[in-house]
Amino acid sequence: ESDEIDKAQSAQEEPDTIFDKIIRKEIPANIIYEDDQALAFRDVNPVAPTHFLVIPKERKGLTGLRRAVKSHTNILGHLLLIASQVAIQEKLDEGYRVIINDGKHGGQSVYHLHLHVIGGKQLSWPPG
Ligand code: DGP
Repeated sequence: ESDEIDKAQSAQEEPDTIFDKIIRKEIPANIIYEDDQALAFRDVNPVAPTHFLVIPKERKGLTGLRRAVKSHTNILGHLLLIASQVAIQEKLDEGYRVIINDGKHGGQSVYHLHLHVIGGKQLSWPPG
C-alpha cells in the first residue's frame, strides 16, 4: 500500500509504460476484455476481491486525466462504458467503484490513463 505511494512519488511520464508492453502482449496479463480501442485486465496488486484496470490501447497523450482535451471525449466515454460492461461480466451486481488516480497526490504510478474498477466486498469511504 505505502509501496504504491512510494512508486507514485517517483513516477514520471515516459514514452512507453508497462501497459504498452501488456497491450503488445510482450508481458503477460490476465486480460478479461479487449476490443479495438480498449483493454481490461486484472490488477497485479489487487486491493479488493475483484480489481481490474481499463485502459485505452492508444494513449494519445493521455498520460493521465489531467491531459484530457476535447479530442479524447470519445475514448473517455468508451472506457467508462467498458468499465460498466466488464463489471457486469465480472458479476459485480452488488456494486463497485471506479477510480482514476491522477498525479502525485492521486497516487498515480503508471502514466498511461487507466480506470480502476474494484468490488466484490463492501468498500469503505472516504479513501485516505
Ligand atoms: P495507479 O497507482 O493508479 O497508477 O495504478 C497502477 C496500477 O497498475 C497498480 O494498481 C498496479 C498495476 N500494475 C502495475 N504494473 C502492472 C503489471 O505489470 N501488470 C498488471 N496486471 N498490473 C500492473
